[in-house]
Amino acid sequence: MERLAGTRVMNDMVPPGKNYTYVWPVREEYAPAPADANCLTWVYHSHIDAPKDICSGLIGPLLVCKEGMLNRYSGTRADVDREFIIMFTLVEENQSWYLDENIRHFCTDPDSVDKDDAVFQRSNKMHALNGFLFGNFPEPEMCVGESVSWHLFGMGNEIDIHPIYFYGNTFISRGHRTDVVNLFPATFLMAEMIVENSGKWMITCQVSDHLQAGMLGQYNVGNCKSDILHPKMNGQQRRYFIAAEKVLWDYGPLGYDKFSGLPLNASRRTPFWDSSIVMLQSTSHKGKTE
Ligand SMILES: [Cu+2]
Repeated sequence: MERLAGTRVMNDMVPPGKNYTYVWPVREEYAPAPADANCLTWVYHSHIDAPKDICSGLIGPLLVCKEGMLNRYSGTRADVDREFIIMFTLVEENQSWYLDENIRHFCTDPDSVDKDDAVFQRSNKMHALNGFLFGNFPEPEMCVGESVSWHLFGMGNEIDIHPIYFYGNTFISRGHRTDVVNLFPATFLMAEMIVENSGKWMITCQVSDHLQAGMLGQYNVGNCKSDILHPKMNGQQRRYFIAAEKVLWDYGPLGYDKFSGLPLNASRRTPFWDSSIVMLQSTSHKGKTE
């Protein structure tokens, strides 16, 4: 996979139908540090032409675990009940080595396809979880009370900024409790979850364009374990309300730019300034945990 500068050796390229055994020594500098999760997420991918290779599917995860975390015989995790791996990336089918073949096989009129056409190119940008869009991602199954290790990574381009939100359950990532992690190209993360809430929950990218383009999947949590101890809730129950009211909102009640002293509609950035906009304003009261 790794191209070696100036040489052509066996591991420079593996032709179709052939194989090559790579040996990767796992040295200490690639291992989880004491405060890390028990297994770190890494990836491997082809480097012949990395962007095209990755968009053609030549990429996969590689986990490096602390000693004793894997079952000696099966190689599966011994420290958690479940583990899942998800790649979040905008798969650029325009970059795929198979683009011409795909056009020939799957377009009704291949000769009419203009590969430089902006609409055609946009239709080939797949906002995917492990290569699946709009909930077609195979749904991970788990039980309330189980420990789940999520290995998440991003790849791709400058557009691949993915704040990934897990509905329904929180997790620990980089030492913080959260339900959102931020993935960028070639960013690898771990999310350690103790599953608390049953149901069918979404996993989504929170970038609005990506969400609308299909970057969302689901995971399922069942009440399938009987020996779950739920902590007692001792706090007092309080009732609050959230109201939405229509108000006339003024973004610049002073009528001028406080820094330049100019009227707000004098700036080239705000030539169409109209200070009053009708908005919904929400009012909320805070609750606290006890
Ligand atoms: Cu995204």
